Amino acid sequence: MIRALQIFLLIFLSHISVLAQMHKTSFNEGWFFSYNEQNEESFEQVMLPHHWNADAYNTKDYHRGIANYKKDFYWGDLIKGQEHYLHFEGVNSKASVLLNGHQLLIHKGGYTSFNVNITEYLQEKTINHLEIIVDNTNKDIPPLSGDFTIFGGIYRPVWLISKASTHFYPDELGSNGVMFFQDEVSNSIAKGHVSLKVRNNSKVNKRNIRSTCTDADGNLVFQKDYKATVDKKINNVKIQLPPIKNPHLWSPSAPNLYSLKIQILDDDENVLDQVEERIGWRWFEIDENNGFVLNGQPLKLMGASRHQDREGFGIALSDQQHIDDIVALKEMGANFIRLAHYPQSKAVLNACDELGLLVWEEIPVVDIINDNPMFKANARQALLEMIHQHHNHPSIVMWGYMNESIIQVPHWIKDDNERTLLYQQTVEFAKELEELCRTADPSRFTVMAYHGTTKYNEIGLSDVAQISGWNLYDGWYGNDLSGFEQFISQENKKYPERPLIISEFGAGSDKRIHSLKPRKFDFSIEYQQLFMEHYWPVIRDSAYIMGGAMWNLIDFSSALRQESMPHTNNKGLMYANRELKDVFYYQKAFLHDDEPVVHIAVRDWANRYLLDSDSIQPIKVYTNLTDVKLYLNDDLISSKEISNYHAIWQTPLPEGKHFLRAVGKTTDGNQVEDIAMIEVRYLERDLEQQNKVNININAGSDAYYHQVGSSNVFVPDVAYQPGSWGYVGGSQLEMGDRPGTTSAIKGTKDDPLFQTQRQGNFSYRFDVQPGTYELTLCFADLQYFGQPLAYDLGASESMAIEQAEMDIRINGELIEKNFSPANIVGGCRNLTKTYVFENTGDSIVISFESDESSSFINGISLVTK
Ligand code: GCB
Repeated sequence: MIRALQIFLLIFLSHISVLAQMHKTSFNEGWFFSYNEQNEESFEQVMLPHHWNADAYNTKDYHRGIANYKKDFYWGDLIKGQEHYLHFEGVNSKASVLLNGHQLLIHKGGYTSFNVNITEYLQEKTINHLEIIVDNTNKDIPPLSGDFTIFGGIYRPVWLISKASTHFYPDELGSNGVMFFQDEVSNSIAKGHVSLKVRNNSKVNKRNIRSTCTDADGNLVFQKDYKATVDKKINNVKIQLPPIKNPHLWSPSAPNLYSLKIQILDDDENVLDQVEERIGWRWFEIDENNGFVLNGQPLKLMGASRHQDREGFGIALSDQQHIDDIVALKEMGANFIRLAHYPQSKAVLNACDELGLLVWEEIPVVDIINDNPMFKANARQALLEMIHQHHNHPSIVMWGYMNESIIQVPHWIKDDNERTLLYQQTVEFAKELEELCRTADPSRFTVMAYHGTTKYNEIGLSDVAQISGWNLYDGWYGNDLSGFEQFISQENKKYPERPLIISEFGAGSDKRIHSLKPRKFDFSIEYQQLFMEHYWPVIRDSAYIMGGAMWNLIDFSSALRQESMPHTNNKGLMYANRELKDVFYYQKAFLHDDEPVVHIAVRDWANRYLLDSDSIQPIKVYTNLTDVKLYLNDDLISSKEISNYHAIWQTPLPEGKHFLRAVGKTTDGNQVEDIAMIEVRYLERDLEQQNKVNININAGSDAYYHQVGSSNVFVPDVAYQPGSWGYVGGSQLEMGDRPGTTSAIKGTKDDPLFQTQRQGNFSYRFDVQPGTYELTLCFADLQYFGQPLAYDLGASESMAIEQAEMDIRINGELIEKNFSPANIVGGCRNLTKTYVFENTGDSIVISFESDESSSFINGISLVTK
């Protein structure tokens, strides 16, 4: 197999060596990967892009360490003067590149590209051995911490670039040697220049450099030849481009791009090298009201942040997968994206240029800053690399370099003096990065993201960047929803001169959880909708807010996170597999005024197994039309006026499958509709008529929990009524102002079922007929150790450390004495017990009692045998 591969490469690469001009080819095949370099047997063949952290989806202790990639390839003739480079688009986090045993480069930073010149150590007419040692431990490489998985690997493509003796120099900052600058842009004129790095290995001192610009239709806009002096090894060449009259400006609504081709020609007009960039002409500024202005027009920035991973693929995505996300965001109506928390693939930026999304891009200095000079040097390097590599993208309007950089200080440093010192160092470092950024690219704004505390103002950090980004989670981690407008309006009152952007806002949601009484931190689909419906209008209606990027476009991998879906941050508008959540359509309706949107928001909860007392169901429609009619199985329910891009019909839904149709009209009379199916079954509360029961209760919760992998639905915990069933006494566990814990539950996939509980001294009564029953009790002692996450500002720090003990009786008969789940299996771990018993009377009472009223139950099922 390896031999066959070598023969293939032999033919292929021999061909390259006779080419006179630039040749670029992918270098992703035939790699071998292992964690153990010493053990030849352990190497497995992989194709790039590749990552090694599939484990991060199942454990917080995912593999962070060193791994080896190697590749053998044949090289034919080496032609004097030619140079050969490898271009790595992204290796997380540190890469050491060795060719034939010689170390060529160590690159630190997992999110920017780098170039390696391999010419010197290439051996002709033989097999060459390439080795990349990759390390994702990040001791001194940003990020030192963060709510996302640090997947290790060569996770973006690698290219082999062979160049003729005079060429654009793929430089030490990972760029292609061609930087484009706008000098002046207006509706009537566009002037710019290119700054080139030309490497010259030949004896020729002058080279013709041709700049050719074509518009989107391929029409020639200008062509200019320039005789450049290239008498040094590396030459800096600046070429003023011919002005363009009445340019087609670039904007999100009209993303007009021009193609700029820069070529180096020899005396016979042969092309020695060429780079083709798509450029866009636009100008932007911040007006006196702190609003964003693009090409002279005010534009509220509205969009989302995006992480780069995808379930099943980690961060090793294809270009198309990256592009698909940007297409979805554009279809949602966004004009803005925050590439949080790191520079992303070139494919992402190309898509933003092409589709029209304004970009905030940033380096991964997240959560923790320390005073380690190596860390700071790596951050500076990342900033310069990002700017040099992505400078030519017209979509980028802001560079960011710090996110919530003091969020972990209180957890970490308790001593006042040390804390003050760290704050000072952080401000100093921010000033340094600010200056670096403004010097490297004065044409974009600088921005920093803070979390919801005025500490940033007090220590002077929020004075540093040009735009203040606020990550606000009122109504999620803390406060209630209105805390958002209170905080941000206060901020504006105090610092009216500061441009403000809402750089994050979001709430988690889990498709398995549904609530008719949605509340903060219940992870219900319904609460996330309420959250978004609150934030967006505030952002739109507050003139002093420049815009907002909701958190996050996708559910993303965060190995350390716990909550309802451990290892996943589920604040996405799309699930990790990119299925759209219904809430996506709220944004779509809200953000589109050019396209009618009607969406019946029942897709996330299309199969409902409900308590019969919940037979009147809310059916929500998201739309940007003014009124909508809703039909149930072709019968008109009613027409409703739309407020805040939605209307809710409280509709009786009989058991069975239903066909819903929502119909609206655009102002010019076009009919727009959406259709959806919903299937409903009911769990009867009245037990008198029932010979068989199958009741599953989500104890201590108001939410429905749909178990994945079975048809079980655990219904909300309801109080007993005669002739029926339910709890008697006790209370729902509240932790701070949250229902239950956010700690992951070990030993189960049903975390949400176990994360809430009924507690105290209580019983459950079921007025069932005599017979044999199976009772299943689900326990997890939630108060016996749960650890709050650093981001979770609302988490209650004080967790009880007493293990709960209880006596459990079925119809008065003691079945468990001093029963302590934590004692048996530990805290926050599933313990499920099933009891089969005979009921001779006309009811079953299961009681839970303890001296300290510390009995509890998390889930309860009763089934007739
Ligand atoms: C934040 C962080 C982001 C987290 C997010 C969250 O403020 O900037 O990295 O993922 O909150 O979901 O908690």
